[in-house]
Amino acid sequence: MRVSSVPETGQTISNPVIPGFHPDPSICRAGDDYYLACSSFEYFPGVPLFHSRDLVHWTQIGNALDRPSQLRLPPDAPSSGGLYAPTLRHHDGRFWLIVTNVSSGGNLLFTATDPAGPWSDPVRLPGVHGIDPDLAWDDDGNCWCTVAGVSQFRIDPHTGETLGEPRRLWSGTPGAKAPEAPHLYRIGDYWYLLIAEGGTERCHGVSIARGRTPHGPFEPCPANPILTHRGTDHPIQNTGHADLVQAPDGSWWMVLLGVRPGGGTPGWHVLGRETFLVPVDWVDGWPVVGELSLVMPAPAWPLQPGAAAPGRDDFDLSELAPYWISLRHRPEEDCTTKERPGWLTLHARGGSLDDTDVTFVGRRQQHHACRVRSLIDPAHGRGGLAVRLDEQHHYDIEAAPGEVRVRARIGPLDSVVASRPTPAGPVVLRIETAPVPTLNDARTGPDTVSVGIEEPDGAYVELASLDGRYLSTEVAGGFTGRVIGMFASAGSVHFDWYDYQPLQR
Ligand code: 6LW
Repeated sequence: MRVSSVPETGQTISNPVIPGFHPDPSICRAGDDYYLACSSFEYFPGVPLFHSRDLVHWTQIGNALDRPSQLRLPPDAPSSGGLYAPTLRHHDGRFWLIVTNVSSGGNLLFTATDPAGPWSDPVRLPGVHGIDPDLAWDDDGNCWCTVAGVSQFRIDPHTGETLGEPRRLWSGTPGAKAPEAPHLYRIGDYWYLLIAEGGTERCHGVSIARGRTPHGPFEPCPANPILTHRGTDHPIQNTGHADLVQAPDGSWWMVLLGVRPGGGTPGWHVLGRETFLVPVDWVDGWPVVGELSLVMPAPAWPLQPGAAAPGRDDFDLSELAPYWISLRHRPEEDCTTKERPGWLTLHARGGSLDDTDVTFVGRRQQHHACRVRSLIDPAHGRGGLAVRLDEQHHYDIEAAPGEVRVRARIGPLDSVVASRPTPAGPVVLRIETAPVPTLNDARTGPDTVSVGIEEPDGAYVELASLDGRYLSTEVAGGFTGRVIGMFASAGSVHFDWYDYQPLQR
């Protein structure tokens, strides 16, 4: 029997539903409320959490790991280390979140009664080896933790103890690399084991198997992979790492990661891996994934736009909003809105964005075309605005008293590409990204990154226009995406406001 969840309202919605560097989505529902968590790697606070009433509009309600007692990344933890692939579940009146800290701590489990927080301190799982941990409970109250590979541990989720020996489970299509991102569900008479395989690059895909017990034996779906865009020219690529959820009306949905590459050959994605939504039908006891596209039919229920993250922050509040992220930690003494009311004050720790331990506060670039502006007072130091992929890949505009400089760091190459005297006092710095409009050359990059300052009358003075491919995952490597933020490289700098304006999805 075919049960269609694709509604016929005529309305459409846009994918990704959570744009920008928001990979490895895990979703759960409690009543009419959906919650979703993503990986955060070297950034602090860690594991962004979102809420939605309609699966389409998501509001960030916090970060699960926002205290040093929950997340202590070594100051030299590598970029694309840190926190990988959470699983978020609602069980027994509580929210459960399990995640791997690959840089220190291994697998960690947290609980909360309200997903907006506070989340507990971690329960450590020293006996659970492997990334991408999943949590599932059977009717006898056993808690099963399944990890990439794919293997499974029975655990006591309250103490973190492993009970008995790990079992090896179905590991995906023979010959396919990287069976990972397992999620285990009891649906009807079967236990379903959903995995990603093929690696998180262009060959990524989603496959599934089913069995009568939580540990199998598992029979693979004859239609595997149930979702992949490998070998296609689809605008959404690298599709994989999925999770399933059922809506109150009985329809099923999948969240997954994908990327939107731009430019010529081989294509570069600059926003990281983003979170997409797609409907799922069930045919003969197997999930059939609907068409994943940038614009797709809206769900059948009334849409409920949430509170979109504001573009502008005037730093008038004592706490930073949850979308602000820093590198590895954020000591309050180095980053505060309390020192100079109405301004964000940053005190330099490291010397520049080449250092792992630099004072940096940024937000994810979520749109291919966007304009970021910030008013900086560099009277007592040096600092500025940067587009960051990692320590070896960033473009910066740095202000010092009387001067601004634009710097491009690309792998081992480091160059001051422009500089200009400025009048004494605060200056507006600007970074603007724009996709390259026409593909008349196979080597065309994905976008340009324009960097400059504003004259007192608001006129833009471009100091450099840089090829965006060098700040893409295909060049830099790793698992993250661009973050555009403020930094301090010497002394103390103050930022009056930061304005993020989307210009095009
Ligand atoms: C994650 C793995 C993956 O652990 O990438 O795409 C890794 N999937 O499941 C890092 O996000």
